[in-house]
Amino acid sequence: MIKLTYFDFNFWRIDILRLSLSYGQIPYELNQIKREDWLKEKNKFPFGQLPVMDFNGMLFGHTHSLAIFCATKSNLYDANDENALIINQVLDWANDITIKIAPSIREKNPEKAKKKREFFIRNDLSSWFVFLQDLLQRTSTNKKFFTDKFSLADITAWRLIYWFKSGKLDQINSNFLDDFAVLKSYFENLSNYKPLNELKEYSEIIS
Ligand SMILES: N[C@@H](CCC(=O)N[C@@H](CS)C(=O)NCC(=O)O)C(=O)O
Repeated sequence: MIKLTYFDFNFWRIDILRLSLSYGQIPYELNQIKREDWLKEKNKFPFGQLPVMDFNGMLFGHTHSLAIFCATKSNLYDANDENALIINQVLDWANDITIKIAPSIREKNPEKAKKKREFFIRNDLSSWFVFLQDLLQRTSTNKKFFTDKFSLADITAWRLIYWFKSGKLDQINSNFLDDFAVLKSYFENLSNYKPLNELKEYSEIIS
């Protein structure tokens, strides 16, 4: 049995694991930790961070390792080396853009948070979405899926684009994707892709 642990909110790091397992109809449990309980729980987990997966009684950490494990079980990873590299790059992109925006999310002082968000928008938002769009254009023939076949790369890209478009990130306009025509149509296709949008986890994420 697979048991995933994360905080009690939706975030891409846990959502890509859940979407992958659910797509493959692999049963899993989700254990949620309240933010206020975290400091007393933190030391129980490898690397002191979440998400964590309990598989056969052993604990495993780090989003990318877990995502590749879950995707492999659900036939959403790829035995072809080049396709695996494409999928890994989308995971690394997701991690890196998260690291770029994180200071403006973590900052408690509203004035400083605003400045940090402005810095992110000025320096990183467009360039990182250009990187993702360029990757899609280089790797995908059909422009529907990164490897021309629905995979963990698409689950990850969809989830990250959804986050940045959500309007929940201050100062990031939900129309920002209009500047990225290929990525915009890719995102819309994925949002209409039934094997993804009929998953209960998908409904929970967009609700
Ligand atoms: N390298 C880790 C990073 C995970 C991470 O940053 N987790 C955050 C939540 S999104 C966390 O656990 N924060 C609490 C802490 O670091 O104490 C991974 O790839 O999963």
